[in-house]
Amino acid sequence: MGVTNKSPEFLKMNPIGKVPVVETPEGAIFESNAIARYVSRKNGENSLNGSSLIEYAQIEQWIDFSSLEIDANMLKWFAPRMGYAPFSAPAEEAAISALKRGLEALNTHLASNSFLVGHSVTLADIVTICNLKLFHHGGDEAVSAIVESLLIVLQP
Ligand SMILES: N[C@@H](CCC(=O)N[C@@H](CS)C(=O)NCC(=O)O)C(=O)O
Repeated sequence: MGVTNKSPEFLKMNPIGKVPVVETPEGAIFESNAIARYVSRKNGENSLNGSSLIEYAQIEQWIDFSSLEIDANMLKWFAPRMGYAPFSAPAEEAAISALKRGLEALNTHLASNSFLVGHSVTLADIVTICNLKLFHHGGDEAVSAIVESLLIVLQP
């Protein structure tokens, strides 16, 4: 990171040099959600993408929701606390408030639905659980300690 992901070869696969990138025989793919969509369809259509146009749209809806309302606000909160971005108290307050709004909506939906869409696991559940995984950070004790201290703020 910071070396090979900035090489001309890597920038040909992702012009902003970020991971993840997947190399396929037909070409490279960047952006984690695009990669997830590709992998889920690689062996043909299946229930991960729903079984009707409305289910497909609702899966896309929850993927966008999870990325823009959950993941983006988690990162706006988490990145400055980790020293990856400048800290601003009002910006942190706004991120926490937006994150709570998103999590409350998710909680309400899942209180009466076992899955985000339909009656089995779809790509929406997989993307959402990957985004929420930050809350269960394993491995690095320093990161876990910061996540634990931040989680206290989310308690009702
Ligand atoms: N929207 C991108 C975000 C990718 C991203 O932020 N990757 C980070 C690691 S988690 C990265 O490559 N950072 C290196 C950099 O910013 O140069 C996705 O979902 O794939």
